[in-house]
Amino acid sequence: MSNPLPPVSSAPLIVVGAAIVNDRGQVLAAQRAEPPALAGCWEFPGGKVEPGESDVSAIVRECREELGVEVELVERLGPDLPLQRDFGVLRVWIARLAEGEPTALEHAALRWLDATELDDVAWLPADAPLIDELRVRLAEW
Ligand code: 9L3
Ligand code: MG
Repeated sequence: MSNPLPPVSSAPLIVVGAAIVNDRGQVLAAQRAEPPALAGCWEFPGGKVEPGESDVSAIVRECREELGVEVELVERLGPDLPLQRDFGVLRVWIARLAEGEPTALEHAALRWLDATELDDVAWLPADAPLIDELRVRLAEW
């Protein structure tokens, strides 16, 4: 008999994001190009932690792949937040640029936002709960 359900992974899905802050206290927002349901919304760039990978390594890898930059992580931003579409969690770290200038290799657009501009873009529902804490952190940066 064939099982109609796909194999269930025991590892919880963790999606990581990078709130990259520059020396002027601005954070990098990235506009999604896909999937259609999320396209046009803004996020902290990142993606899924792969099996056997740490969250920190995943952020460094995703920033290379999506932005062409090297980052170094500073500290966590907020708690793990629920990801409704993927039944996982979003885990965001504050990061600094170590090398390179971000390029939209996979995103539709990139913007540097200061503390007063954080509400100027439509954040993904998963990322939006982090914005109030980020505003405080940028104001103190
Ligand atoms: N997601 C939400 N907020 C974020 C990121 C990086 C990702 N800051 C969601 C969007 C997708 C899923 O997580 O549904 C996987 O992300 P990706 O691998 O498509 O970037
Ligand atoms: Mg991604």
